[in-house]
Amino acid sequence: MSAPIIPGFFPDPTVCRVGTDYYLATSSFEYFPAVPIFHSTDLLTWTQIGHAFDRESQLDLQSSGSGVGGIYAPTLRYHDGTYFLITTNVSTADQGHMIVTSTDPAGPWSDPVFAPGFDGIDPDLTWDADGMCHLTWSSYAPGLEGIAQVPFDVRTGTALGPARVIWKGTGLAWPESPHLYLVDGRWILTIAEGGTERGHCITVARSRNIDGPYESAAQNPIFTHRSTPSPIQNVGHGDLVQTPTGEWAMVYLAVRVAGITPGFHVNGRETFLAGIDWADGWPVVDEHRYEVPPTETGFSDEFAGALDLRWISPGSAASGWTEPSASGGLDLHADPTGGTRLLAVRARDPEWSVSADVDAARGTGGLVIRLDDDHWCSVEVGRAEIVARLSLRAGVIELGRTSRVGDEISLWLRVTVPEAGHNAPVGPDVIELGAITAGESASLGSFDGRYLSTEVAGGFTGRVVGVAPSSGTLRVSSFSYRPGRAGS
Ligand code: 6LW
Repeated sequence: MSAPIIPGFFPDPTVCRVGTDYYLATSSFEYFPAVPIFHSTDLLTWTQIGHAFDRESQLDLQSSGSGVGGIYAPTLRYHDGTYFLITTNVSTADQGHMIVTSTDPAGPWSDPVFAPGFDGIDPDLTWDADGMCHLTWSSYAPGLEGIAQVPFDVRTGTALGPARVIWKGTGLAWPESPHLYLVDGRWILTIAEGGTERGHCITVARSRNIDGPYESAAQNPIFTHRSTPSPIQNVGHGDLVQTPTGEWAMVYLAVRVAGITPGFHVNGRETFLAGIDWADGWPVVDEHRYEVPPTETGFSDEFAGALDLRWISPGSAASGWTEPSASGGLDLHADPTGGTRLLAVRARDPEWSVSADVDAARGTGGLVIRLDDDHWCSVEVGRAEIVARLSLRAGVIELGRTSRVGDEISLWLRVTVPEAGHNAPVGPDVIELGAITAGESASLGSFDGRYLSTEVAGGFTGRVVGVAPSSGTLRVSSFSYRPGRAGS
């Protein structure tokens, strides 16, 4: 459990198994394409195979606030030959939860069916022995606060009976993330409580009937890292799955915390794996069951052919403003109205470096690490100079500049973890920005990475790194992400 099975900003995992294949989806907030879908045959090594929402006609992220808006926790299930994915776009929550279906988890997924009238987040779908679908969710509806449930027509998104609260959790903040499983004749209801920060935990209740009454486990919470010295904190939001040989496992979210108290996490909430045993009909978490192999996170992209699934953009589909260039590379067209356009990948390691070769003959722009709209840093090729900046909510700070020589420039960023010292107020990492101009690599500044951490910025997302055009057309001919400490 020391390493995530899916490192980087991949929170709120949900998993299902069909035969010997596992499929997993996560939330994605303001980023498009949305809700990445992964495949595995061993629960340890995951390959992204698509997105549940990859057409702008399926999903409106234009109005989603950064860091807290857009797509919240999904549930992925297989029933009767069809994959169902239900989630909530909190930025258009009045429209209701969104259900998309497919016969192939790689896609294409259907247009959404909206399920309005069930105010809240974290919808779950389950089917009883009679084939009746039940929607269970974390309800905010006045008079229906808690984990609510309703018999549900999943094809139309409408209630087939009255909704009722089935559990309120153990009394901690934010009972959410409900999932239901029928195990040995009992409905097992797992939820997350305590908020998605250091107090996060997983609790469980059970009932012989799907609609309750639910009995809370005396041993709750069944999983938390709160108040422990573990560098992996905020554990919660789990989803259980049974293996083909009958064992059980759980995917869940956690963060890797670094730096001086109170600790900072920078790559968002990541997906981890634990084993599940059963004792007296209750799930017991065995967090050390699996030896997780390191994930291959390094890559280099020259943008030949279709964009790889790893590329995401806040608020809009990059296909609307990027195009492959006939002479190689990708052209990124800046928003003529000055809006943000960023083609990015998730940062996935504690230490990493990125370099991008850009051609600024017809425009300006550069490399960006983004946590949200207000918290980012960049090294940008302007008309005459290359400038490194750090943006905080209070304003933009210039870190350094150098003159621009020519159109074809290599930009770089590196993230390193500082030595911890007893009295040193170290942050989680140090971010350095630079450029290679006229054959010389120049550092244009560095800063304490806590300013691009969730503990400083707030919100639910993690760092992404990519290329942003700021005027005209910026061409990027190659982009590479390397895990580990960069040589200087
Ligand atoms: C998600 C909720 C949660 O919907 O955070 O950690 C919310 N858990 O269950 C946003 O991801």
